[in-house]
Parts: sequence; C-alpha cells; structure tokens
Amino acid sequence: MAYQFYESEETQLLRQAVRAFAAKEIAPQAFALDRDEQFSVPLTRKMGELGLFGMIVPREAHGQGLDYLSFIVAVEELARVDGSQAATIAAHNSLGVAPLFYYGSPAQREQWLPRLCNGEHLWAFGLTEAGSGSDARSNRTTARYDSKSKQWIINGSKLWITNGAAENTLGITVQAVTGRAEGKPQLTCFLVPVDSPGLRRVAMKDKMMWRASNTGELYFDNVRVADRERLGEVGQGFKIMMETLDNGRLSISAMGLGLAKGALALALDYAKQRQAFGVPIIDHQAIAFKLADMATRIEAAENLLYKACWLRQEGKPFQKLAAMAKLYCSEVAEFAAREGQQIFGGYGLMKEYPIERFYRDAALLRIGEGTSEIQRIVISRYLRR
Ligand code: COS
Repeated sequence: MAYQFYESEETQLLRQAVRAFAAKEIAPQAFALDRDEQFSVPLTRKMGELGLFGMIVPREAHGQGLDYLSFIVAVEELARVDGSQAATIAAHNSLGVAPLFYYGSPAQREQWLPRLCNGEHLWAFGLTEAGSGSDARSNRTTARYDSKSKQWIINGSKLWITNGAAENTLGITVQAVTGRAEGKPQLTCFLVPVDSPGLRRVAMKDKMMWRASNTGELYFDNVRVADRERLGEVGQGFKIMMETLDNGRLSISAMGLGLAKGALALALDYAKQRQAFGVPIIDHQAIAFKLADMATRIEAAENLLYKACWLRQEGKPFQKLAAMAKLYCSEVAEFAAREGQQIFGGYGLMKEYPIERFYRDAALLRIGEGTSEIQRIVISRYLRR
C-alpha cells in the first residue's frame, strides 16, 4: 500500500480529549510540580483514568486496543503542555508495558497486564547502568541461576530509570548478564517486582529537566526471581531491549514534536500581544521569520514521525525512520524552544513562563533513549546495508 496519511476519527477524538485534559489538569500544576521536583501519583492516576495506560495492548489482553499513531498523538498532546507527564506515559507504554506484551508468556501477561493497563500502576525498563549507557551490551548487573531453588539471583544496579522509583510502580524489566556465549556477554531479561527482597529504589534528584517525572536508581542485592519471571529466552535480552527501543524512539519523537508545537503556540500568542516600536512584535519580520521557521520544521518533523508510525502499523520496516524521527524531532524541539525563548526576550528567562521549562526539557530529547549520536550510528548502518 502506498504511503497515505490520515488521522482517523478515533485518533482525532483522542487528540481532542488529551488536549483538553492537558489544559485542564496538567497546565495549572506544571509549574509547581517542576519547581518542587515532584512526581504526582494522583495526576498519573488521572492520566490512567483517561485511558493512557496500555494504549497499544489489545482489549482482549486488558489494554485500550488503540493503534500506534493514537498512542503517539496522545504523547504529543501531553508534551505540548508538560514533558514530565508525557515522559511518564511514553515510558510506561513503550518501555514498560510493550516488552511484557510482546515477549511475555501467557501467564506473565495475565499476571501483570491487567494492573498495568487499568491506570493504577507503572512498569519500568531497566537497561542503563552507571557505566553502561550508549554501549548497552556492557551491562555489569548479573543474574546467576540457582538450579536448586529454580531462581535467578540478581546483583548490580541500574541508573536513570524512568518510573523506576515511583510509589505506584509495580516492577521493572531488568537486563542482566547471565554468562558468556561465543566470547560475548550473554544477556537475559527478567521481570522484577518492586517488592522483591534485596531491591532498593531511590528517586534521582536535582535534574535540570523532566523534574516532575520519576527517575530511579535501582540496587539489586541478591534479589531472587523465579525462572518463570524470565522474559523471553536466556540470551534473548539484548534483542528484546533493542526492539523495545526501536519502538520507544517513536514516542520520544512524539515528545519532541509535542514540545515544539507547544513552544510555537506559546511564542505565537506572545508575539501577537507584545508590543515593540508601536506594533505587535509579530509584525516585525525578525520575529515573523522565526515563527515561520519553527512552523516549517514542525511540519517536516510531523511528516517524518507519522510516516514512521504508518510503516510500523503496516508491518513494514520502520526502524531507520524511527531513528531519523527521534534525531530530527529532538533537534526541532530544541530549535523551537530556543527560538520561542528568544521571542519571549527577558520573560523567556523567567521560570514563571512555561517556555523556560520547555527550553530545559528539550535538552533531554537529544540524550535520552539513545543519544543523537546513537541515532546517527543506527541510520548510517541502515544506509550501508
Ligand atoms: N533489533 C533487534 N536486534 C538488534 C537490534 C535491533 N534494533 N540492534 C542490534 N540487534 C542485535 C544484532 O542483530 C546483533 O545480534 P547477533 O549478535 O545475533 O548478531 C546484536 O543485537 C548486537 O548488535 P550490534 O553488534 O549492532 O550491537 P552494538 O553493541 O554495536 O550496539 C547500538 C548497537 C549502538 C545500536 C545499541 O547498543 C544501542 O542502541 N545503543 C543505545 C542504547 C540506548 O538507547 N540507551 C539508552 C536507553 S534509555 S531507556
């Protein structure tokens, strides 16, 4: 089928619902939550009540049964107002729920998905470690099999885990080294409930951005999980993590696109009402051209991201475009936040004005879930094939 993009009526209605929710429920709190570096369980639950948990999981598996574009649109609409809340939803759906749904056994799905899709609880993705970020195969966390108890014993730590230390988080998918195969570390994933003895979770503080989202540091001290809590096969861990990140790149792209759209909306409003030299500043070409450049790049970013979603939905290879979208949408977000801030002048430097928060939040997007440099590695590898 030739590429043809349209937003279904269902997706349009969802967009309207999330936009209205973000304006009514998130916007009034965003400043204070950011200032106080506070993750809000009640607000997260409200997003759950709206149907933003388990969005792409079919209804028969307890999810919302929506297509991927609908999920992306929801994340975009949240990010238009607040990157932190968008991060909670993006990470829960694409990094938390998705691997459980795609790689979980029927028993694992039945055990966890109902509680992860009903808006009550979050699930996190434990890949990154203090010494292992871009080089995601160099994890040091280990899992040793104890054949007597049929349990795995996990030792090590994870860092920068979105939703990892939230009080409404139920568990974490953890990649650990389970041995060596053909001279390389053998990596395997495990589903680790947060109440496992020996697991300690600490919320990371003093972040520059996404201050109202939860970022956790996790410590595993002889944490035991039953073999039935292994996700996928022994040695399949890296593939699970990488395939999960291929999808995750789409939701990070949506965060970039949403942030850019939010920055444009703020700057446009301001440029229409702020006067200088006797006219609204939008009448000065220097400002009008900035807005034109922001809008043009946003259009290009949207087309790239939605095409990547379309490819995914059609079951076609989408990974190269997902990496391009992640790279480009985060660049557009940073551009729009900076130009938006420039239009606000001195006010753009004040925390009271949301554009200041957008400027800080944009920085995460070129670093988190695979840096811009990693996206370029992925894209260039596809070009070489
Ligand atoms: N999907 C499925 N399998 C994949 C894959 C993908 N997207 N990417 C790699 N693999 C597989 C390869 O096919 C290869 O399999 P075999 O061993 O069977 O041949 C294996 O994984 C190793 O692949 P590769 O040699 O390409 O791995 P590298 O160590 O060179 O790493 C990159 C590749 C850099 C792309 C990877 O490490 C990466 O994405 N890093 C960034 C991680 C990241 O985003 N971290 C932030 C997380 S925040 S939540």
